[in-house]
Amino acid sequence: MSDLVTAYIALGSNLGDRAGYLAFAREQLGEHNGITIKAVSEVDETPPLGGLEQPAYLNQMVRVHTGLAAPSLLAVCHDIERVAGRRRSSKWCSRTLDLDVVMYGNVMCDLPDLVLPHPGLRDRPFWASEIARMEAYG
Ligand code: PH2
Ligand code: MG
Ligand code: MG
Repeated sequence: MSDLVTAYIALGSNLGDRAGYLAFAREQLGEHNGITIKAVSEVDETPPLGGLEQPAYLNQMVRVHTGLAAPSLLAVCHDIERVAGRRRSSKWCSRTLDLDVVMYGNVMCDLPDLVLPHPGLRDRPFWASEIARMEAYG
């Protein structure tokens, strides 16, 4: 019997020790009792989306199994961002660490804080490509 859901979490950083922040996120997700990391994509360097002049991002996709409900998984992600010193000054400002829940099983929802699948899938081709490359490895 398994109540576990497969979810995809996108990591992003374009401020400070970008690779270190992604590593911190993987470490924190992996240490959480309710989360098991099943696969990680390669790290991609991507130009900033959103029309703001800001440094390039490091992006990476992580596939997890989780017993947490989607809002709880999102709350864990926000906690990790806070510990990594994330400041939310304005929309799409540079950030030390961003963790976005991209997919949570087959769930589709449109809540004020959580839209699934993440609407960013439409304009972040690197997310789909990271997922595809990760799935190719099994
Ligand atoms: N995230 C944003 C805004 N712009 N650009 C890239 N390349 N990668 C991101 O993860 C990203 C972005 C807001 O979350
Ligand atoms: Mg984001
Ligand atoms: Mg985010």
